Amino acid sequence: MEQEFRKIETESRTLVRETSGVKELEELRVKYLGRKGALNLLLKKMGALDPDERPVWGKKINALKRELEDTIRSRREELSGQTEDTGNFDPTLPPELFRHPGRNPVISVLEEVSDIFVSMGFGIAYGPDIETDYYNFTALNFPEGHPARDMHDTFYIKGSDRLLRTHTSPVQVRVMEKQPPPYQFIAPGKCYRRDTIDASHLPSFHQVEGLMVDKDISFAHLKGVLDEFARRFFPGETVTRFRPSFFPFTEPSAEMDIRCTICSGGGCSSCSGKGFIEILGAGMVDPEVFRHCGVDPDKWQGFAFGMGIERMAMLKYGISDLRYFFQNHRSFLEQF
Ligand code: 2NM
Repeated sequence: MEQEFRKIETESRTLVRETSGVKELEELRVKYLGRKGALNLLLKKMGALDPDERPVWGKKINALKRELEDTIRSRREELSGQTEDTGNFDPTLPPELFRHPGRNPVISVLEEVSDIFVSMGFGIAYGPDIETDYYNFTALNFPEGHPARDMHDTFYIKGSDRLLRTHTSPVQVRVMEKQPPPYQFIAPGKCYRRDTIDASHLPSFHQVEGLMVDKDISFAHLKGVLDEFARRFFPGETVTRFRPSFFPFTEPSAEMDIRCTICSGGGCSSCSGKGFIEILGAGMVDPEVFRHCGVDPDKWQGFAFGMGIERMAMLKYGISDLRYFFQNHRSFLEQF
C-alpha cells in the first residue's frame, strides 16, 4: 500500500504539472481520478489492510484525490486561458440589467382600438368568460339546434348548460336586458373556440364588439363610425369598402375591408389577389335580438360590430403567425 501510494502520488503530481495540453490533462484525470482510476482501485484494495490501518489510508487517498482535482482544474484554466464555472455563486456581483420585455401587442392593440371608440363617445362594458347557452346563442338569434351554432366550435362545460363564450356579444345582451336604450358602448375581451392551433387559429383570442342604439340610427351611422375607426387605426390614407354578409344577430349584415396597403388594390399575396383585406363584421341589430332583451324594435334601431384583435395586430404590425402572440418570446415582445 505504502509503495503503491507513493508511486501514484509522485507520478501524478509530476505529470499534471508538466502536461501541456487540455486533452492530455483529461486523460490524466481519467487515469487517476476516473471511476476505475488508480486512486479508486487503491481505495478498493484497502479491504486487505489491517482494520485499524484502513481509516489512515482512506484519509490519505481521499486527500490526494482532492489535491489532484484542484491542481487539474487550475492547470486546465491555465491551459485554456479561461476561468471555469465552479458552480460558486458570487452574490456580491452586480445583477444583469433587467430589461422589461415589452407589452404583448394584443393588449396594446386592444387598448388602442378601445381608445378610438371611447374618443367617439362609446363606453366600455364587460361580462363573464363563462356564459350560458342562452346568452351566447339563444338570445342572439341562434335558435336551438340551428346550424348557425355550428359556425362557432364551442367549448361546452360538461354536465351544465355553461360554455366558454365564443364571442363578446353576450355582454351586449346583458346590458340591453338590464337597462333601457340608448346604448353606445364596446365590449372588449377574451373569446374561446375549439380550434386546432396553427398560423391562423387559436383556441383563445380577443374581440372588441360594439353596439350603438338610439332612435333613428341607420346603416349610414354604421358606415360613418366604422370608416372613421379604420382611418384612425391604420396609418396613411385608408380606403374602406363594405360587402354584404350574414350574421344571425344582424340584418342586414356586412363586412368591412380596407384596401390592401401592400399593393394599393392591385392584388398581391398579402391580400390573396383581392386588393382588399377584411377587418371586421357589422350590421343592424336584428329585431329578434331586441325582443329577447326586452327592447322594443319599433322604437329603437341600432348597429353592432365585431373585430378580432389578433387579426388587427397582425395587419398593423405585419405579423404572419398567430402563435407569436402567446409564445411570449422576449425577442418578439421587445418590438412593441
Ligand atoms: C359581429 C358582427 C356583427 C354583434 C351583434 C351584437 C348584438 F348583441 F348587439 F346583437 N353584438 N355584436 C355583431 C354583429 C358582431 O362580429 C363579427
